[in-house]
Amino acid sequence: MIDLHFVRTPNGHKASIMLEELGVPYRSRVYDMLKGEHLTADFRALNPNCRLPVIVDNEPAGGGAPLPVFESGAILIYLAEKYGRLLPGDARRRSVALQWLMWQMSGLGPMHGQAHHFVRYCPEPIDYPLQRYRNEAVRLLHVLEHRLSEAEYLADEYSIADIACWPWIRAARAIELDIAAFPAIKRWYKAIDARDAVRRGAELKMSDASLAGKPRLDAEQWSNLFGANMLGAVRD
Ligand SMILES: N[C@@H](CCC(=O)N[C@@H](CS)C(=O)NCC(=O)O)C(=O)O
Repeated sequence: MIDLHFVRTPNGHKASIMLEELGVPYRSRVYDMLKGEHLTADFRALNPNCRLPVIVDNEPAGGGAPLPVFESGAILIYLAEKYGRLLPGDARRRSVALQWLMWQMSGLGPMHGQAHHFVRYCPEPIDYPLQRYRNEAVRLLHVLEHRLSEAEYLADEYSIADIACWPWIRAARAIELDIAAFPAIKRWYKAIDARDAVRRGAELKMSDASLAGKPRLDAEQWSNLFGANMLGAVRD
């Protein structure tokens, strides 16, 4: 049994979609980040970075004590290697999949994440970061569009690279980006959206409300996500 420490965000959905694709048993604990449920010593023992998602494999590959895995990209690679699926074995094809996974982890995720912050969470609109991160978010969509114009999936077949990118594309409307302007992304998005594993499970559903408008955080919630409480959880 695998424990999934989960949050209903694009990074959380990478792990839950992967587990659904593999069809392995798992139980999930959903965290409320606004309440700071991820800022505890117990959770820090699983992830020194105090962020979600995390999995704990109670029967890890190679045996031994339960293995916590943090960083969504590392979770995808771990599960793909353990179950021998969704990451090609052939060196060339594997490299292509890992290149796009790293592109997501270092580019699409962080840059769209910053765009989400400045579009949705920043109390006052500030032109410079808004323009900087939205330009970068759009630039990355063009990169994706080119790749998906020449290939059905990011690697030579459906893989963890697609699983990593898809939830971020689903969330793009929250930063006022419309994938209708990107026909190859739209074709790829719909193909993945139609997969049973991707659709399965209420936990996969990110409500429209969670992507709409600007969340209003009270002082405690802001501190848990962006301020003193967040810092204290890794400093002390
Ligand atoms: N690079 C990390 C990012 C994880 C991350 O930032 N997770 C967010 C939720 S999507 C989080 O835990 N936020 C809590 C916080 O900001 O305090 C990964 O891919 O796992």
